[in-house]
Amino acid sequence: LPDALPRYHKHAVGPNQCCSYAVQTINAPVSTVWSVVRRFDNPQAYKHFVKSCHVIVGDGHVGTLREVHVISGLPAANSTERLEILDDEHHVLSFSVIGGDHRLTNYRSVTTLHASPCGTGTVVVESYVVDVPAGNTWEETCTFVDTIVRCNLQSLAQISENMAGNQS
Ligand code: A8S
Repeated sequence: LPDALPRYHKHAVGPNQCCSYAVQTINAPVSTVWSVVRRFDNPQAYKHFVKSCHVIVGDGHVGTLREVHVISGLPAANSTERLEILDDEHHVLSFSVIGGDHRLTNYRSVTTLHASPCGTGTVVVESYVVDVPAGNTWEETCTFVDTIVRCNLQSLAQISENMAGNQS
């Protein structure tokens, strides 16, 4: 696991950007978790903040653009996102935010799946970089994004474990 991390999770971080990551272990095989994560056209399968998503252009390969609408109660309405990496062999997905009505300018994330060292589970690592919005601190920005990413990964765990028949 440590060997693969710098390769995919090394972000160029500007002076007014923040960068962090989250790790989630999942009691389901990598193939099951990947079948959910790789669907760039269907983020609402596990991202509960996403109300709807439609593909603007593309067929699910790199360069595909999607428009995501989020649920009310967030300081955001929608987001336009581009698929940057989809590596079915190494289980790497990356997307960047290229527009939309929200405060996360220049957001980019990388999600990698790794077979857990013991057993048949999966370790998910999701890292991101984003601009710190004017009027916010580095800590506020990281706390906000960490909360969203952790919710998404917990939900991904639940759905994958159900698919694998491993309710835990
Ligand atoms: C993801 C990660 C994030 C999504 C953020 C951080 C977002 O969809 C939400 C609220 C916002 O304020 C920004 O993997 C934005 O989706 C839930 C609309 C981009």
